[in-house]
Amino acid sequence: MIPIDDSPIVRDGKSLILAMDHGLEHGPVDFEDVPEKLDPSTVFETATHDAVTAMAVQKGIAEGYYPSYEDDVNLLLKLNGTSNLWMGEPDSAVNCSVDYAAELGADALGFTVYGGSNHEIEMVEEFRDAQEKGREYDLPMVMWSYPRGQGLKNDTKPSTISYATRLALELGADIAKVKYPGSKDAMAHAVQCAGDMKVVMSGGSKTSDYEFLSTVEAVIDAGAKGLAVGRNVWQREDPTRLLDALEQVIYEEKTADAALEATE
Ligand code: FBP
Repeated sequence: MIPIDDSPIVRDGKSLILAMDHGLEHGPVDFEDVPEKLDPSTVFETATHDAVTAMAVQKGIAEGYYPSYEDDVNLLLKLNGTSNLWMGEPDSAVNCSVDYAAELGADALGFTVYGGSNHEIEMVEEFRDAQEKGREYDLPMVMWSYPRGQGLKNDTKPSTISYATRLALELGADIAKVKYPGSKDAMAHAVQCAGDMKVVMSGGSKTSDYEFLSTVEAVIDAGAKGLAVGRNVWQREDPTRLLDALEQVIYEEKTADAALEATE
C-alpha cells in the first residue's frame, strides 16, 4: 500500500460511503418497498448529507445523474459489477475503465474481488490493472472484498473476513469493504490483519435502527473506519435521520443509544 490522498472520501480519518449499485447487483426487487428510490436523484439527494463522504454507483448512473451533484457529492465509481441474473461461479464484469471513471469526475474507484471463487485469478488480474491505473490518477481504491464461491460455505465467518482484509491489503487496496464477521472481536482481528489500510463495514440487508447502529458502534470500537452502506440507509423512510445518528456513532464515537436519543 503506497500512501495515497484519500481525503476526498474521508472525513476525520473515517468514511461513510453510500452505495447504490443495487439495481445491477440485486435488481429492482431491492426497491419494491421504496419505489421512489428507483430514481437515482433521490439517493444522490440523500448523499448530500454531511456524514456521507462518497456515493458509490455504476457508470450509467454516474453518466446520467452525477453532473447535477458534482459540487455536493464525491463520486466513487464502481468499476465492476454483475447482475443477480448470473447463475455461475461468483464473478464480476469490468464495466468501466479507470480513464473513463476519471473523465466522469470520480474521486475514488471501487472494485469487487471474490477471493475463493473459481474466477479469483482473473478478478485479481483485473484488479491489478485498475489499481495500477488508478495510481496514475491518484484515485484511492476501495475493494469490495467478498470471499465467496463453491469452496466457501460461510462467507462471513471470522477467519474469512480476516482473510478478506488481508487480501485487500496485499493486493494494494486503500480501503477494504467487508461484511460484518459477527462480533467486535472478530472485526478487531480483521482490522489488525489489514495493517494500516482502512477497513469499512458493508451494510447488509435492512435491520432496525438500534440493531444497525449497535453493529456500527461495535465496528468503530473494533478499529474499523466506517461504513459503505446501501439498503440500511436508502430503504428507510427517513434516511436523513439515520445518517444524523450514524454521523454521531462514526465521527463522534457516540453509542447507538446516545445517537438515537439525540436524533429523536
Ligand atoms: P448494502 O449495504 O445494501 O448491503 O450494500 C453494500 C453492497 O456491497 C452494495 O454495494 C452491493 O450492491 C451489495 O452490497 C452487494 O451485496 P451482495 O453481493 O452480498 O448481495
